Amino acid sequence: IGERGYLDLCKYILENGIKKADRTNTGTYSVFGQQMRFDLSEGFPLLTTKKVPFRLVASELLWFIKGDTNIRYLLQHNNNIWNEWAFKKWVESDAYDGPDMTNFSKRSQQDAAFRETYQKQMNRFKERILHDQSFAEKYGDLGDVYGKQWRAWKTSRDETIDQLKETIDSIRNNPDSRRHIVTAWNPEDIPNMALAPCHTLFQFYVAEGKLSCQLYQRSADMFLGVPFNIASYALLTHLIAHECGLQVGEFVHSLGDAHIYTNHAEQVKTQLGRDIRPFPSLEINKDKDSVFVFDMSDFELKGYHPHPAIKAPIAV
Ligand code: UFP
Repeated sequence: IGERGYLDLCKYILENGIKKADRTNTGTYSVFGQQMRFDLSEGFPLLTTKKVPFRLVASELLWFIKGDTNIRYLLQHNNNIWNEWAFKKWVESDAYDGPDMTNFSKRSQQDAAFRETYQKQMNRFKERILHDQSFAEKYGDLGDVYGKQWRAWKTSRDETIDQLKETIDSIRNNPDSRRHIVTAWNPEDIPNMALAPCHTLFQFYVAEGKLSCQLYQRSADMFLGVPFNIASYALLTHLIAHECGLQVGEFVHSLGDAHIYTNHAEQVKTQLGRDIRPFPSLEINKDKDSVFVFDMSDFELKGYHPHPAIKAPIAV
């Protein structure tokens, strides 16, 4: 339970995980089928044993909620977490005529000279996304990722379903329903996504005036992805509870393939050696009452005093 549950699961995976190859050719320690629980009424679950950048969590969530799938909005908020995926599409396109960027992620970790060339290309790419609208439309878009599925799921009759809005309406109007579900797993669209959805499906539950949320995450990078995912769904639960006049209940995090990349093992051990501090609390602008109108200035975290951040390479 809480941050202890997260750390115990990391420890369990390091000690018992099966050494398993993966799509990114990095190698992982992996287990299948685990669950963590966070009582949101006891604090906002932003890990304290390493600093997790709330600003990035929040701007990515607002981007999903807007139904946006283009990294331009993220770059405008100085959020670089999706850059590699858009960049990959750009350097693999026919229009790209710069230096060879094959396997840029791995090579830039191993080769300092290449890293410099890569960073130059990446910075140029970001500038163009920010300042060239038609370039951004073509190469900034990640395809049918979360925002599209949450807000504009396309049906076979050429209609769209706003799953997020419908779910909020059903929480309001029929709180006891067992069908408050949003799914990002759209089998038809997966070939058109930069990355198949990791956080696959979530369900809300209302009882005793409290809103709880359970996420099924099919693939979980315990060190880099999961701390982010916990905070993101905790924030979403807070926002929807705020709109619906409910208190926050629990966030239940169910994991499919829960893994630690072999090149994150040292970082995880460092984190396991740190003591847990109290979770911060989240304050939301009371003057706004819809999930769809929030911006970054509407959230405030109080009392976040984490241990320092720990750097690690991301597998693309
Ligand atoms: N991953 C997460 N959380 C996310 C996200 C990605 O843990 O929100 F977008 C990790 C899981 C996995 C990789 O290590 O990214 C996705 O690879 P695959 O599609 O092969 O599972």
